[in-house]
Formats: sequence, structure tokens, C-alpha cells
Amino acid sequence: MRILHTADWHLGQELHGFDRGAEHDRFLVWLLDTLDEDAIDALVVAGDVYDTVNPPVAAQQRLYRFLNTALARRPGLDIVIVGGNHDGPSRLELPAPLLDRSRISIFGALPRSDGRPDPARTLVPLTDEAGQVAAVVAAIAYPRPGDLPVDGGGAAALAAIYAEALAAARERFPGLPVIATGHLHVTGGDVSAESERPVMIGGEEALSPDLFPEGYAYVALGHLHRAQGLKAAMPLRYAGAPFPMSMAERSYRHSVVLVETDGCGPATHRLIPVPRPVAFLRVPETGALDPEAALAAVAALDIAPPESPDLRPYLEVVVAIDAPVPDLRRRVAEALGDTPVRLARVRSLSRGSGGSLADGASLPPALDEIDPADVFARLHRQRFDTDPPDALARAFAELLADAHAGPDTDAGETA
Ligand SMILES: [Mn+2]
Repeated sequence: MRILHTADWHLGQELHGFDRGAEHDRFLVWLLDTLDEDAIDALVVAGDVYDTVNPPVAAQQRLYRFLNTALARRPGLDIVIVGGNHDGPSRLELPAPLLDRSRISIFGALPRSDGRPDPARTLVPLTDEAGQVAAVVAAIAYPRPGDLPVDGGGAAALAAIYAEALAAARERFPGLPVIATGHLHVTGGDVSAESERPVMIGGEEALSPDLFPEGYAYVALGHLHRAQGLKAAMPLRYAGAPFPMSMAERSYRHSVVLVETDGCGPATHRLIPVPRPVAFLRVPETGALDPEAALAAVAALDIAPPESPDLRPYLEVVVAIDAPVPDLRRRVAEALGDTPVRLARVRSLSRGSGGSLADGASLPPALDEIDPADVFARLHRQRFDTDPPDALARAFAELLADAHAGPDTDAGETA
């Protein structure tokens, strides 16, 4: 049984105002070829299919076209998709009635019975080449507010959901390997603060990998954008995003995971690297340059034009300054001339008074670099001379996660 695990596509994402449709198209074409070449039996997408609860039409078309082509090209393929914190559950599930339920399962949120999450309903049987059920997925979506208690018992409640799903799978499909999906932040994971919105699950930001009970053959995670495995009772991996979601992820190596199960024990897996469709450039490679040196380096860039304008490399320019430099972005753009790149970001780092750059900064940071939790902590220190107590900081983080999640699309959606 060969299962391909991927996550965090973020269809519809823009990077500093640039549309990423061409990159998503490249990735999805590559993925279709990979499903074929590696004779994949099932595709598992572990959340954040879309970037926003109300994704642009083009992003939805992209997903539907992909699903249609994948099912036509691989008549034996099963597809399991779960919602992440960026997805609107109803929006993600919207096409489900039109799809062949024996081949595609979409869980925007945890299914509920009698008002509480019902783990037994998350089970999806997967068929092998011969059409025999050969593995089971517990398709556990990102737990929405209301799925779990918020009084600190959230982690235990989620652990109970995973345990109940495993028990139900063993009862219904005895002897078959069971794979779990999850969209959450597991302790010890390497985070990318610029592109991952913090999630709060039952009052906690990161949960221990111990919450997955022994007995799962593999845990297919989404949420963290760097591809990584974590120590747990079974193989447990974040597939990672298919390409950088922010300039800070330019050094990541992106991949999907080929998971092979054979019987009930832990699955084996290997990574399949995803080709990067668009280059990410930084001037300079590391650190920062004086304004004049940065402008000269930018003017000296020698870049061959790509086959289409929406595959032009992204460029970040990092400048070290002692005082505000007016018009820096315009001057960088001028220095670039018609070099075929997309100027994503010009960052000014203040040298400050000794210490590290931007330490004791005399300049306000750029809006997208301000961490709301940090502002909250500063305000608290200013008013009360102490850091906010843990409970208050947690409450603020929860509020922030709620604000980011936006309204669910279940009822009365207008935008
Ligand atoms: Mn994500």
C-alpha cells in the first residue's frame, strides 16, 4: 500500500501581493506525474488546502481540476483531504456531494454526533492496487474552537479522540494499518513565524507528540511549513508546504512523503523532493548591506528571463541603516530596472546602539514584522511594570488565533 502524504498547499496565497497560481499549477502537475510514477494508491492532504476561509475562485478551480484529473488518470486512487486552521470547513467540503464518496473523502472539520466530535466517523478505508481494503485513515481535521474544552483539558480530549478513532478502526478493520492525520503544532517542531498563524488547541499552542497513542502506523501532519519528522511512538511527520510560503522559508527543502504500509506495524517512508518552481533570491545572501552597496548589488544582478513572467524569481533586499532612508524601495526598484525579478520585500534593519541589528531600534519595524503578542507584552510592561502572567498571555494568544481563523463559513456567510 503506497500512500502519498502532503499538506499546506495554501491555494490562493499571495506573497507580498504577487499571485502564486503559476507555482501551484507547477506543483499540481508535478504531483499528478508523481502519483503515476510512484504508483500511489492513496493521497492524503493534511490541511491548509486553501490559504483563506474564502479562497479566490481561481484557487477553487485549481483544486477541482486537480481532483478530477487525478481520479481520471489513476482509476484506483483514493483521496483523503482534511481541513487546516486556514480552511473554512464548509467551503472545503462544498464539492463533496458531486464527488464519488468511495474515492474522495473531505473532512473540513471533525464530524460530530449528538453535539460532540465523533472519531468513528473519521475512518476512511483505502484500497490497494487489487481493490482490496489494505489500510485505514483516521481523517482528523484541525479541531475548531468548540470541538475541545479550553480549560486546559484540550490536549487530553484530543488524545482521547485519537485513541477512540484507533479503537474504532481496529474493531471495523481488524489487522489493517491505521494512519492518522492531524493539523496542529506538535512540541519540538521547527516553526516559521512569518507564514504559520499560531493555533490554539484547548488553550495550548503546542501539544506533545505523546497525544498520539501507540498503534498508529504513521501520523501525517500538517501546519508547520518545514518538512520534518518528530520523535514519537510511531513515524510522525510534517509533510511541509510544497514551496516557500514566505521569504523566511527560502532555505527549506520541500518534499512530499511516500508512506508504505505492509501489515500492522510502523509504516516505512521516504521523502520525494518537490522541485521549486520559482527561485527565492536575497541580496545579500545573509546579513545586510549599506544602502549604496545594496543598490549596487541589485543593479549587478544578472538573471535570465524565465519562460513566463509569473515564474520570475522573488527578491528580498536587506539593508542596514543608521537613520531612515527615504524612498528606499523606489530606489531599489530603479536599480533593478527591467531585471526579470519580483521585488517582494525591502527590509531596513536599524544598526541601533551596538548589540544585534534592530535591537533597541530607533526605527519602527515594518508592519508585517510586528508580533502582536510582543506588542501586548510591551504594553503590559508599560502599564504594570511586569510581563503579562501566563494565563493572560495564553488568553491573548487564543484571541489572536480566533481572530486569524475568521468566521466559519457555516452560516450567514456574506463575503
Ligand atoms: Mn499552513
